[in-house]
Amino acid sequence: MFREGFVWGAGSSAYQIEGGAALDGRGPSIWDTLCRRPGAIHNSETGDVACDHYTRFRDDVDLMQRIGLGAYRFSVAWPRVLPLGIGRINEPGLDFYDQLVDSLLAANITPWVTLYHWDLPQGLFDRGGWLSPEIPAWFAEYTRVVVDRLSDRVTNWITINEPQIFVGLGYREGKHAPGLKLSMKEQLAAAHHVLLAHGRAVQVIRERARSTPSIGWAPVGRADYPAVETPENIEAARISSMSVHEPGFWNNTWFGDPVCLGHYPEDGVRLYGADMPRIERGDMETIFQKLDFYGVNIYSGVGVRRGADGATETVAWPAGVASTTMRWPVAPKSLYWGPRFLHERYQLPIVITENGMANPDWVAGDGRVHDPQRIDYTRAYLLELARAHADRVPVHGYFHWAALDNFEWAEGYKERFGLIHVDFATQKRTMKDSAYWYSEVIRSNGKHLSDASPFAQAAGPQVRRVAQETRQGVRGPVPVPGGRS
Ligand code: IFM
Repeated sequence: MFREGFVWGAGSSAYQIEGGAALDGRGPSIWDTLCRRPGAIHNSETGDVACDHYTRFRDDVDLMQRIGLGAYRFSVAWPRVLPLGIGRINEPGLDFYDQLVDSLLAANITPWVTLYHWDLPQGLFDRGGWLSPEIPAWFAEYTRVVVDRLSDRVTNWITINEPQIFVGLGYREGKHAPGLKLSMKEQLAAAHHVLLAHGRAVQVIRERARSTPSIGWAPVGRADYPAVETPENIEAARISSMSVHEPGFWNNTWFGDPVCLGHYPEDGVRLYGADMPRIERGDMETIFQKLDFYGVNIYSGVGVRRGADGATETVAWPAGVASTTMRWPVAPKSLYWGPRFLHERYQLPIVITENGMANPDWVAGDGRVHDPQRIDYTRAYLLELARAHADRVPVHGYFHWAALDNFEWAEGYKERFGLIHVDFATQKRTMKDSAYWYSEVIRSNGKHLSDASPFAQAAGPQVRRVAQETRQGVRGPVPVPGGRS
């Protein structure tokens, strides 16, 4: 169903899980600052403690091993490593990532390191942040520090997570850090610097890595798919998925074309006109670095069709459409057409660096967390990903978002994305039914997806079998809530 060696993983990011905000010399980030702005975050919550992963990472790695993850994607907190963003290195911060990497490797879990998942050091924001033309050099310095320390053991690198979101929500809509609403010209300048920072980071990794690196990035994927799969609708979806529709960043190509093709997309250049960023000589060459994979985060999508006048039309969602607690419609076809269109355009192997859903999970009276929606969602999406693979789209890996429930940015702790439930008052972890189900998917390299009744299985014999296998294979029993082992 999936290629041999397919990477089965789960992900996280530093600010969303680490906590330890004031520990061991970590500097403040723009998210620490935004979390203190009244009204910015649901319930005034912060990432100060989050999942306390900074002190509990060994237990968390144990849980990941029990699920059977082959890979774990995490991000390095720039201000933990360089408290001011540049200059003085904070050794205890680097030690933390050293130990995390060692624990993962000891558990047979391959680390995938993201360099930037939104926690810009406040010190650099004060010097201009993403608006400063100096930031590609700052990011290169930070990349050098991390690569010098971890690249003897880490080979999988992701430069930047979801530029569309942190520029769009952070510099355009003001909902994410740093909470700004800037002009289009300034937003585009920030986006250009992000692209340059990506390119500089790739260069640094290639120059300095001590083991042959595999490098990608993790933009968000806009996946418009044919509502009904006719040739006309497929073409309409392809065009729509690869267009810059309107001012803003909800598209694939504004960032994807410079990174993978070496130029901005023409429709965007026309749209932005005088707001286009200043492009210095050599910029596009810096941005356009060879990548080893195209990572992409896909959660939803929209069905489209070719209208009577030949233009692409969005097909309205039916009343009461299935959706997650984020109100994102459940759209499994996005995991077929998104990877397919992105591969057609950029000719790179695809890694799904994020996919998952927010669900109202709680620990039930039987001590377990029953999340059949997450199982159903993930199964449907993965079956579409398997279809892409069968149709020769080179899909090399899948990272479920997220390993643990965590701090969901402006939504605080109210949205739960994890395979592992976290009680934020006690820090108790509980594996959700989906975690047990996912371990079967991993163990069978996807064959388990064809099981038509995954819920009964997740609750019954399968749990017992996973528990038994884990007991024989690795480190002690899987904690089966309710003692059903
Ligand atoms: O939690 C986020 C993550 O940090 C970036 N991608 C989307 C996830 C869910 O909103």
